[in-house]
Amino acid sequence: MTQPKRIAITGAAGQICYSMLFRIAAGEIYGPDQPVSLHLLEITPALGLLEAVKMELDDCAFPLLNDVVCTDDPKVALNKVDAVLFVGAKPRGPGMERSDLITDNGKIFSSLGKVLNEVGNPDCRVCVVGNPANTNAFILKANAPNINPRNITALTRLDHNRALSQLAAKAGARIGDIQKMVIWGNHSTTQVPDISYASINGKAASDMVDQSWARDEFIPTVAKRGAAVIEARGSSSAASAANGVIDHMASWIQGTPDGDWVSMAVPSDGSYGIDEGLIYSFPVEIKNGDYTIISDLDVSDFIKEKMMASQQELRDERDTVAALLSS
Ligand code: NAX
Repeated sequence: MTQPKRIAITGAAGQICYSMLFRIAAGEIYGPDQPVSLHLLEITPALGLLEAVKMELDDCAFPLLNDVVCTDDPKVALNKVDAVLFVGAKPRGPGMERSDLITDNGKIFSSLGKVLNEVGNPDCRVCVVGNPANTNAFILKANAPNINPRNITALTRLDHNRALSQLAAKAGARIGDIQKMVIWGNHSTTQVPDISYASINGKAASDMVDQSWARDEFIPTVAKRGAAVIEARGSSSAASAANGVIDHMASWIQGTPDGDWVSMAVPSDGSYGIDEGLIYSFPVEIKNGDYTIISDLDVSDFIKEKMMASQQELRDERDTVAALLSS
């Protein structure tokens, strides 16, 4: 029998995970032939609720779900797993900016990074979701030098999906007709959703929508969509965030279709003048489980300026958490 893939998930009793765990157990990350084991981590007061989540996972009788470990001990949860989804963190409430969370949540990622460094599989794939996601991934990378740094990524796929949806609605197209969307930068309001390379049924998207729409409506609507959801539902995106994580991991493991790419926040290789090592969202192509940053796109001055502003925000966040960066 195929060995199960072990996936650790932090914040497993929270709202994103309630929309995510069942889909992972159904095979949506590793595919329909691959059994999975879930290592669910929570803080001690949430263990009762986590047990209830496990009861529901059991009651689904998922054929691919090998076993579920519920724990408040990171050493148990992160031990030799194939992938870790770092969801657990304090979410942003109404009126809060992501930067308000930076210090509180950063501490979670420095301490979990140290544990991952000690007990983790050096090749495990990491996706950071808890905000500020890029900087938390940066903190984790600094605290876990034994883990392949290329494998420490953060989620901007929700932003990518939001951008696809806005463009499809504007152009009267189907999501599946659109290729080559890009989110550059930080998962924050400085992110740069960019339709410059996007095509709709093979035609340039920029010829099918007004430039003023792309500049003045599309970019801010996508960048502020998280806040709009908080305003509408009183808490941050959950099902769509869960879906973004599943898309991120499934693309990473199963690959991107020929002629298309996805957006992932990954350690910069210096492309486009972005500081090496910053966790920055780029378009990536994925083959055989490994991603390549698309590094040769012509970027307009308008977009470039915004990309640099997002980089500056990440540099400022890095400076704010300087005390958390030593392993
Ligand atoms: P919830 O508050 O519903 O769940 C978070 C869970 O994490 C709680 O059950 C809590 O007990 C647990 N937790 C806290 N500290 C922990 C630790 N040290 N170890 C293990 N578990 C811990 O939040 P939820 O709505 O699920 O959001 C989780 C995070 O995702 C937040 O930081 C939120 O801001 C972030 N998001 C990121 C998005 C992205 O695209 N990158 C979008 C959605 C969301 O805003």
